[in-house]
Amino acid sequence: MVSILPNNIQIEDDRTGINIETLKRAFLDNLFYIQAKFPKISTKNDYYMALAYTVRDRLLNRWLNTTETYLEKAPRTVAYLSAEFLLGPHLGNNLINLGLYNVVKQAMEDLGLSLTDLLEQEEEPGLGNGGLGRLAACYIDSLATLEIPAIGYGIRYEYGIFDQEIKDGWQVEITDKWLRYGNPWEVARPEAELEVKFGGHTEDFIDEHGRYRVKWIPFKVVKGVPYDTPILGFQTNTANTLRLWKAEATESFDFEAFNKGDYFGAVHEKSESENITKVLYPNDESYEGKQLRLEQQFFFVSCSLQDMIRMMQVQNLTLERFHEHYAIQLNDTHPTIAVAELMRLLLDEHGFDWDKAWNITTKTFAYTNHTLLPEALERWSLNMFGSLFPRHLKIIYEINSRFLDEVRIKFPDDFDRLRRMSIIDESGERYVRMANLACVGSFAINGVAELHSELLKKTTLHDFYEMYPEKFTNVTNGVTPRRFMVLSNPRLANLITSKIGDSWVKNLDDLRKLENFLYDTNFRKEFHKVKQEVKQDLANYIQTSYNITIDPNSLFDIQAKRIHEYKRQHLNALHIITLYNRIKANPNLDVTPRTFLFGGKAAPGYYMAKLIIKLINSIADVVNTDPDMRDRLKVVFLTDYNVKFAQRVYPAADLSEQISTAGKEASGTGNMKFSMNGALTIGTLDGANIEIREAVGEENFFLFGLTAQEVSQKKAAGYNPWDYYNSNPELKLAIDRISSGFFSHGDPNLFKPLVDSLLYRDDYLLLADYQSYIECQDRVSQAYRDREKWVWMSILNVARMGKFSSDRSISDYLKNIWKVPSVKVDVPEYSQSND
Ligand code: GPW
Repeated sequence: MVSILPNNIQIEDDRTGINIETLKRAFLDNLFYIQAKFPKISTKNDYYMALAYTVRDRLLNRWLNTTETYLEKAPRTVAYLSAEFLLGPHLGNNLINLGLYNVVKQAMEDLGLSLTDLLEQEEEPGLGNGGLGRLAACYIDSLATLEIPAIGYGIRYEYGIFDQEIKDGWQVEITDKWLRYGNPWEVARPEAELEVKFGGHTEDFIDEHGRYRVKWIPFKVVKGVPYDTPILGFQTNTANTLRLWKAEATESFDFEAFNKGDYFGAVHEKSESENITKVLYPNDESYEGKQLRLEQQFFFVSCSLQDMIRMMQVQNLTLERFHEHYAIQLNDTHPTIAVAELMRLLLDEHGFDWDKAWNITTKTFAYTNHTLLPEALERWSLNMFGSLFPRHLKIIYEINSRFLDEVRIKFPDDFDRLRRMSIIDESGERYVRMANLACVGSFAINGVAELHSELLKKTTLHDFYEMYPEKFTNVTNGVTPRRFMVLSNPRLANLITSKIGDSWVKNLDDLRKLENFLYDTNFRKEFHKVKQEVKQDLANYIQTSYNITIDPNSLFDIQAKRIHEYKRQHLNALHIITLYNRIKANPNLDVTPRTFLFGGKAAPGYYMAKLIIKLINSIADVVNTDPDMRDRLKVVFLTDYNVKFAQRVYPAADLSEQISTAGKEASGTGNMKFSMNGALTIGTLDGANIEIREAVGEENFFLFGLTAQEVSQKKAAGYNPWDYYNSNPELKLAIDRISSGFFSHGDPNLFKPLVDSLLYRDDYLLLADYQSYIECQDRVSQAYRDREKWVWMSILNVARMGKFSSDRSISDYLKNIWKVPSVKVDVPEYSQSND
């Protein structure tokens, strides 16, 4: 292919050259011409921006060549629709993927700057809550690395996930103004804006061919402006696009037709429209029936589908083949209104008849379910849904009526089944059930770990499994080793590469070769040394940021994830209190020194989660100041845990806490990131923990607790937490310590809601699992004393994590669901990397 660079640009141009001298020149050039600064008055952020533009210049050629190549020869494209993409900082990742990390580091050093400092400067795009959003980010990384034509579609929230501060032990939320200093990684494409309709009513009419048609007369129209970000593959020429939509007001509609003469009213309308993409909803795993959220979902879905249709039209392709051209993955139900919107576009805007449109639609979508928690299942009040999307509601009625006919034929006279499977919930106030719509409208349905996929078939989606067994598959989640090993843990990555070469970065199964070095004392020593150095790094960071001294020789026991009762951070807290009580009872007790680290945000409206944060901080206050605990126990709550912080945390862990109630954590992905950085896991048989344990070997995993089956049996049999409280003195003492006010300056009321939730409900069976957890933790403490053995187990965890690369997950999706072939991108020699 011919280069799309104008041919008068020189190979060693400041815009593309990658030797040290050129990089330095380019950096200073950008500082001057883009930041409009000279070094003497430059801020750290100016330097960061200058470097970001320098790197961006060096990936544009790949990006544009990829786009051009796809236009010419991509037979089929994956469109990953997700309300969240939790990307993390771009700069370091792009340097790794371009192979420019070392040369740029050197160039910065030559200029008296530290690359580490500049990387620290980047404000991450926190456009997601947790696991689900981060998974989407790992998947677009792997799609690019595997050279798959793919596009990520989502929302360009002006404010991402809130920044967390801790005041007096309580979480305080601060708005995340991530765009404040500009975003060098995105390119606005105002010329590609689209219109999205809301509200109003529909009108039926007969068209010129005598066919019955429907027209949607909206109440308002909002513009969607795409902002594109390149997503580089690791050491490939492929750079895919993440296209995020920003809402803007239309001039014509709101301003002229409706607000003539009312200037302030018009400006108000404008800000109303722009509200749609203003802020990310910070609830993880619990939907909020808010109209604005539904508007966000429809807004980005409609923009994305129109965009795909437009792309096909540009290529002169007929929409009859839409499903051959696109495989659209629905990341949970958040984008599921796409089923109705694609139908509307095909029926109303492109003149298809119902059967043809339905055939295309149901061959296009595939649906991933990420949770079994009932409070996370999205359902929209029918009134709200109908007033925002009158046409879609009619389409959904028609889909439902035809679907229920099918159910009736397969299961005659089973009225209860019809009620359960209906897309419309008619049991009380009426709702649209988004999971039902997703199941009916998709050709594939998957859970995110083996257990989760099995439970889906047995419980939440059981009826749909009986109706369409062939649609169901499992794709176990995975994470990218580029960000979560190479970038975040260079010490470990370099050690591994020095032993087995670097093929593992793209082919994570190659980590197995590390097992050949298990008997190499020297390797084990080096491996241990790396872990200690990384722990020291985190200790230094904690010293600087919190003024708390932690000992790198203690066991780093880490639980970092969103705060949720089902994840049971408070079970971890009960263990800390138990150790505290034991030491108080016997100050000479020989304990294995531990540092307990917690990180995670609570949804702002989730009272119990916020109280758990307060409890952890209150325990920390007591433990960290008690002289009896000195050199034995430390507790730190890490404020504002995000992707950037996670990259410091995973490498430094000895022990990874994966202690959810069995059957509640769909998969987990942090569990994988810890383990591939050499942490051992203490965990329940939940989500992907089961597969991790299988992979690393049961002797290298600390298992405790009830199984999912035992949990449901226990609940069915009438679980009573008091039985455990009354019969277990250590448990009783731990709980009594909390309720007595010991951790709350004598106030017995502060934690009462938490204690009551445990004693009177204990929905997540902490009390039932307590003894098993404590005994398991005792085994952990014992095991950590034999450091040789621990290192051995730790190496085996790293060596056997190959399965959990997101490259494997994406290969599974490709093979079993998407069936999209890879497409090689050629990029002229001069922009290739050399390190
Ligand atoms: F409720 N997950 C998440 F299913 O992070 F939509 N946020 C969410 O809102 C949901 C799920 C939802 C997580 C799961 O809890 C976790 O187990 C899983 O590893 C992750 O999604 C990615 O699949």
